[in-house]
Amino acid sequence: MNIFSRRNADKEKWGERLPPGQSATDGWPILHYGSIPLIETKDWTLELGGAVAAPVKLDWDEFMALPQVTLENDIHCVTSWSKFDNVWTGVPVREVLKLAQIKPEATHVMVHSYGGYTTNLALADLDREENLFAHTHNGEALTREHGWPLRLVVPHLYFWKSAKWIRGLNFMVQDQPGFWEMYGYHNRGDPFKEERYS
Ligand SMILES: Nc1nc2c(c(=O)[nH]1)N[C@H]1C(S)=C(S)[C@@H](COP(=O)(O)O)O[C@H]1N2
Ligand SMILES: [Mo]
Repeated sequence: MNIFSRRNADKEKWGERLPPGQSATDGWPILHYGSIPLIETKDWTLELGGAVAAPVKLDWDEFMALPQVTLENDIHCVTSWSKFDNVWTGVPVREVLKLAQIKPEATHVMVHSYGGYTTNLALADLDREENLFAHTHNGEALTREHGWPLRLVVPHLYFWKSAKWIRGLNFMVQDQPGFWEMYGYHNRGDPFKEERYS
């Protein structure tokens, strides 16, 4: 099957759930820039800083004591693969945002990962019910390749916004491009609008 007939078959199977220009994958590609940071849960922390009344720092046990959910969604990589029916377990982003007294003038967030990766989000794109910090995928602990111990999952945007090996959020009073956004990827990245590049 060439890519066009493959895409038509996918379109028939997934309908409106398949964004334009995407194909479904059964596997789970591993995609990141640079090498995999080796971070043990005993050394891991999540830091919330920037435009907050007081910075917050959680260790792994404190983080895992937060309310957890399991939910299902589809993910879409800008390189054109989509993966359907992912079941994630983790802590809703909103549970974490509640812990930070975010200043009213904060409009954007820089997401920081161990290893130095960054990606920017409008606060409104981060503060959504379905977003979560996930440690488990389809019932199994994330592998290091996929972001263990913790990754962000923002399913309504291209998957480069879902930072692996997350280490913190920096709240900002104005927007600033993250790693791929600086190299010409779209600032927002809505797969259904095909916001791939800027
Ligand atoms: N820390 C970090 N997170 C990252 C990336 C990265 O390079 N570094 N790449 C992003 C991109 S482009 C994609 S498509 C997904 C891939 O996640 P996966 O390897 O689990 O499929 O991770 C995203 N999160
Ligand atoms: Mo990607």
